[in-house]
Amino acid sequence: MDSSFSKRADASGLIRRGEGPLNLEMPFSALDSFVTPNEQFYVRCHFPIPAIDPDSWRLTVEGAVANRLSLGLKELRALPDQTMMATMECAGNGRSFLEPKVKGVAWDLGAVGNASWTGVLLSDVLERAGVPAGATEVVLEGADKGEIKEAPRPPGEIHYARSLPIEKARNDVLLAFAMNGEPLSPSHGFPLRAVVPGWFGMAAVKWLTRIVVTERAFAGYYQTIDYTYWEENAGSPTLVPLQEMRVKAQIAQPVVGEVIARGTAYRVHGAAWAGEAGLEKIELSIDGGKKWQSPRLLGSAVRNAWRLWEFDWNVPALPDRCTLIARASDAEGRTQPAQRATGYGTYMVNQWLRVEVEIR
Ligand SMILES: Nc1nc2c(c(=O)[nH]1)N[C@H]1C(S)=C(S)[C@@H](COP(=O)(O)O)O[C@H]1N2
Ligand SMILES: [Mo]
Repeated sequence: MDSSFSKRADASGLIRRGEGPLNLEMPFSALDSFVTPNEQFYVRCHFPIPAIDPDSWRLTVEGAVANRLSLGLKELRALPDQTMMATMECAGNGRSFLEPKVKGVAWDLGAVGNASWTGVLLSDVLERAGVPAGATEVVLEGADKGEIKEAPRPPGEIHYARSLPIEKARNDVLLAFAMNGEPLSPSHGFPLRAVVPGWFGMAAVKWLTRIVVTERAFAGYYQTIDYTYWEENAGSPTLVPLQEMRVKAQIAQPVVGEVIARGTAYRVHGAAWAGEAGLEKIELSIDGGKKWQSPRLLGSAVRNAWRLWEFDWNVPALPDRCTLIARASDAEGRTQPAQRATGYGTYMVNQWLRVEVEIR
């Protein structure tokens, strides 16, 4: 195996999961701040990063609109701006824990981050374009493109594109030009990307160049082939596009296989987040899921952002093995399941993740 795919972080602090296209993961055990520093924020690309000249870059808004728009960066920035926190998780985060092993980027826990995003509301742009009553979806397309190599594959090159239901597009979607107060970097979508609060990362289209308002469901590759799952629908599974993040808690420390000194005090800590419903509860078990305790929540609740938590563990006095599990519940009463839901394919890994440690 190529040594660059090791679990060790490189000088930038990120773990390389692929070179062409670039995929980088944060070592989740290094979690130590509510806001993920830009250099530590995971990177997920399907195609080479497009080189974009900010002076000639335009965003077009077309399709079922009253006024077709072509906006440069200056015009976009003239709209009222807004800054919001949002946690973004790749739908494939945690894939490396699936048994049997599956295809796809083998993310551990670090394809997730929390940032403050500044930009303009997609709803303000749509307002200017004039959206007819019959519009149902908004397609977001990036400047990046390439060929899909696995069947079923579309002919020729395609752009990365995803659609949003018109209600979500009009609600809280941001077209961001800054991340944690800095201009977006090329790997995170310079000069403009979508931020879709509560949804998995695949919706947050980077290097945005085209917005198409449509009156029927978009059937692009990343909408109907990739980034889909089977949903139970009156007894008959139907393939639907991934949307909202599933409620999830992750343990940053200890890590799987860690050796912990017996009779000591150990700080167990991590983060938890949810989809649009918001996070309600975080629980921790140190006995493999029999008893659950409440960790201390850090900071205050911030809409659409993860919550850091910690727990002071009095490590048993005798040598032993312990299995730690963190689980969370959202405000609609959904709790992380012990077992994986069927139909999720290689996505939405939110079943209990067991962290077995050795006490010595
Ligand atoms: N244009 C474009 N947008 C994209 C992607 C992409 O490959 N091309 N990847 C998506 C996926 S799957 C994720 S998880 C997020 C990752 O954003 P980040 O690289 O800034 O972390 O971007 C999304 N937006
Ligand atoms: Mo992703």
